[in-house]
Amino acid sequence: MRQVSDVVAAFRERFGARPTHVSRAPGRVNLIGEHIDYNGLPVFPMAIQREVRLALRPRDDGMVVLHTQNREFPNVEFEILPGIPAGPAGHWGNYVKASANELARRFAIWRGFDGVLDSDIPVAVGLSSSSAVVTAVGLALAHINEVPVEERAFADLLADAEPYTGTRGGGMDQAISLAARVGCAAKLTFNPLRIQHVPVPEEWSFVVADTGVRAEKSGPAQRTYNLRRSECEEALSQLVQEVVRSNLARTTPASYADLLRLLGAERLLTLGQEVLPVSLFRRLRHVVTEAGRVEEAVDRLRSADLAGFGTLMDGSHGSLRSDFLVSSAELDELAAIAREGGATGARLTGAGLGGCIVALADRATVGSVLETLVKDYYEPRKLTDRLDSRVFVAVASRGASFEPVA
Ligand code: NG1
Repeated sequence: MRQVSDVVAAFRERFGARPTHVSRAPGRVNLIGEHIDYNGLPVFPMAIQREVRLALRPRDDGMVVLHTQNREFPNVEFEILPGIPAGPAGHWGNYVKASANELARRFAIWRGFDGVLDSDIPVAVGLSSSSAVVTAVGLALAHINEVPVEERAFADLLADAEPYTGTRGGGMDQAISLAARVGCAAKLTFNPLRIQHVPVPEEWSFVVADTGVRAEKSGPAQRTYNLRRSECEEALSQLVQEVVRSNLARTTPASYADLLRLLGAERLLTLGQEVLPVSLFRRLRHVVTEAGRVEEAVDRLRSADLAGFGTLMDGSHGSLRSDFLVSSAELDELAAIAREGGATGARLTGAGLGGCIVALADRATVGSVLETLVKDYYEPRKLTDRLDSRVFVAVASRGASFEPVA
């Protein structure tokens, strides 16, 4: 894995001077709670050991000049203004501009930077490589412009920044990248954001395995993602209308959380079955049951109930496959292979439609899970190059930081 010293050396080579700071932000694996952050319901991710690192030196002319260590991502140069013109749809530079744009909209920032960006987070596979860029750049610009970075308010700012890229995402990725603690997963509750750190038992191993099929959220997967979000909004609006029409509440509910508080999961599903078209009822059933699984999973982690947590992961995968329609043949196969190798549970993680699974095993079994994945998935497909980026045990890692270069 690459080190901070590598990006510092790359900066010296490109700009002929030392960088003053390094801003870093980790990727994440979502343990459970998929496609519900944008419905305002709790999720349970953890930051991983793979991260974005940005070595930089401030500039006083408002320009951002950013070089990258990855040929796939061309250099980016722009001026900070409140209303930065976005690049072509799908251009990675929009993730850099997103946080600059949001900060400039809210504060009179004027300092840009010369920077070199490096990342070892696999791209477009549901490990939040894009939000790590938004977070690392946002943190750097905030610090050099003396903008306050209170954790929760800043996570909200970054979540508001990212839709600039065209994806109407939720608030999970920026919050965990910013606030994660070593050795812990975090239950994130939204509106307002609350972060509860929960230690992961030492004997537990979360295996991340990539199907090798990209789900470009700056490309085709964006359409399905945004469609699911609007389906959930449509279901919510029809349910609220029905609650009002039938006089079920004294005040009009405004969110899924309100509806769940008012009716409970079972009555909400019964109502949904009565009033929603089948496709929207299925989206609702995923949202409601997944929210229940998150609550239970937090308890299972706290009580070190490995088998119980695994069962919830399997339930989540089934629901994402059959009700939310965001799995794929490769994701289903990879999850099945992980279970055959001895995982107590496995599920697609992130937005789906390609990308990664996460599987749970104890320390004694994790070797067999890894071996089985390699033997039955990666070798037959000849996906054995860069194997340590395709399949690895996630290490619960610390959140983002902005540090001077010694
Ligand atoms: P990934 O899988 O990293 O694209 C996306 C959203 C999350 C969340 C998950 C699905 C963004 C930046 N991230 O993550 O907010 O909705 O999908 O649970 O859009």
